[in-house]
Amino acid sequence: MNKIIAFIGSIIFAIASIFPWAFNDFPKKPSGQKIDLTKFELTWSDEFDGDEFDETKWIDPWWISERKGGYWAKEMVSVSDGNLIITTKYLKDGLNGNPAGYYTGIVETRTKFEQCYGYFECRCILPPSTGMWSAFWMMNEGVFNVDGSGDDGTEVDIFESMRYKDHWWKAGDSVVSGIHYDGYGEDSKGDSIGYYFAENPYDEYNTYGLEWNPDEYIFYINGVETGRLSTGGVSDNPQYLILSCEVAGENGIANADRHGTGKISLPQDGSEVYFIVDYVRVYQYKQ
Ligand SMILES: [Ca+2]
Ligand SMILES: [Ca+2]
Repeated sequence: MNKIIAFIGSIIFAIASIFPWAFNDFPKKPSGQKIDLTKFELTWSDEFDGDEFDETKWIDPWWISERKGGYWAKEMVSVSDGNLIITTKYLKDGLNGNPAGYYTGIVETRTKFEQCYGYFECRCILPPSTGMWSAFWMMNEGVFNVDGSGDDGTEVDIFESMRYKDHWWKAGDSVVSGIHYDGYGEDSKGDSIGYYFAENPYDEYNTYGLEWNPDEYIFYINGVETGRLSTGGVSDNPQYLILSCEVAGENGIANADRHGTGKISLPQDGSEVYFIVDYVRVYQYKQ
């Protein structure tokens, strides 16, 4: 029996070796090195203490309203009980002159804080609905510059939660990490480390981290390395941080068939789901 299992295992391993792209969607358990925080010093953080959204640290880019299959609105962002909370909800009367639809939110450190290299971590609970996703990511304006490299700026998705209730092999408990550069048109390029498991991420706090140095991006979940990327060259420019929720779809209309998130499961009866962020901490390498 053991020989049969070993034989089947070796066949699967052989197939995975020949077609690694076919297995990139299979979630894996973080198993790399542990983050060594003694290499770093804290340079910026928000613990979200108190009840006020700290406008010295973040902006809510209210001028962006329609976003994919929903709308971003600053009314959906709040701070309470030591957390930043981004609420997602269907508003039948719309908001801010926009029509009925799913409303959610985004905050960024753009114009307030940006950094090149270091370690970036957030501790959070993810919003439990299919058809949408939360993310902790970083950007700069160079991301849009098409020059064949990511040196000038790279969208780094420290995590995106695309798989709620994808219960095959508990895949729904995994998040994806990746990079995009050279804009979002036909020259757009990117890469991904694939999906990695967190611990009950829709019910419990997990930490999601990125170590960024001149050679590579190293991703972490709960302080354990998941994977590394350096495709296209590593950004050597300061970048700002973003926390956001998005609804799959286009033109403000939630669409079941896009982005692989499944059909949105959040009812249109006033039900709410929350992206709950305990903290964001940024460190720089010690000199
Ligand atoms: Ca570029
Ligand atoms: Ca907190």
